[in-house]
Amino acid sequence: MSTLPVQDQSSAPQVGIIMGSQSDWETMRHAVETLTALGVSCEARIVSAHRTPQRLYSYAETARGRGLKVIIAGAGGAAHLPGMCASMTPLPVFGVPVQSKALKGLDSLLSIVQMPAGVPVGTLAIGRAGAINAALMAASIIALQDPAVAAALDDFRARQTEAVAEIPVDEV
Ligand code: RP5
Repeated sequence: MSTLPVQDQSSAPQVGIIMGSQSDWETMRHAVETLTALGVSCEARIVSAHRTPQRLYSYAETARGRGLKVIIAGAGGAAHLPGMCASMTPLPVFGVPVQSKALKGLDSLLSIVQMPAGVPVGTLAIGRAGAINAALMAASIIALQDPAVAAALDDFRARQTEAVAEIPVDEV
C-alpha cells in the first residue's frame, strides 16, 4: 500500500480535492481557490484511478480517518475516479467532469453522473463552473457545523447579488 505525502497545510484539511492528472489542475484549482476564499481548509492531490490505483485505494480508505469531511474528485474522459473513490469511502463525494479535448467533457459528464443506485456521486457541471460549485457544495456541508464558514457563504451570496447590475451596458 503506497503512502500519501505529508500534509502541506498548517490546519488539518477538511476537504480533499483529487484529480486524475496534472492536466486537470487548471480546472480543479478553482475548487481550491473557492474553498480557500471561504476559509475551508483543503488539500489537492493527483490520484489516478487507472495510473495510480494503489494511491486511490489508500486515499479513499484513509480519508475519513484523517479527518476529511468531503471529497471532490475531478477527472476527464472515461472518468471513473469519482465513482471508484465513492465506492471506498462513506464520505460525500462530488464529481467534477473535466472538459476533454475529444468530446468537450460530455464523456466525462456521462461517466461520472450515471452511477448505478447505491453508490452516489454528486455530479456538477463540466469544467470551471463545476469545480467552483463543488467547492460551494462542500463548504455548505462544512457550514452545517461551522458558523464561520456559514457566515462566509452568506457573505459570498450577498456580494454576488450586489454585483449584478440591473441595467445592461455595452461591453467594450
Ligand atoms: C483522465 O484522463 C484525467 O482525469 C484527465 O482529465 C484525462 C487526460 O489525462 P492526461 O493524459 O492529460 O494525463 O484520467
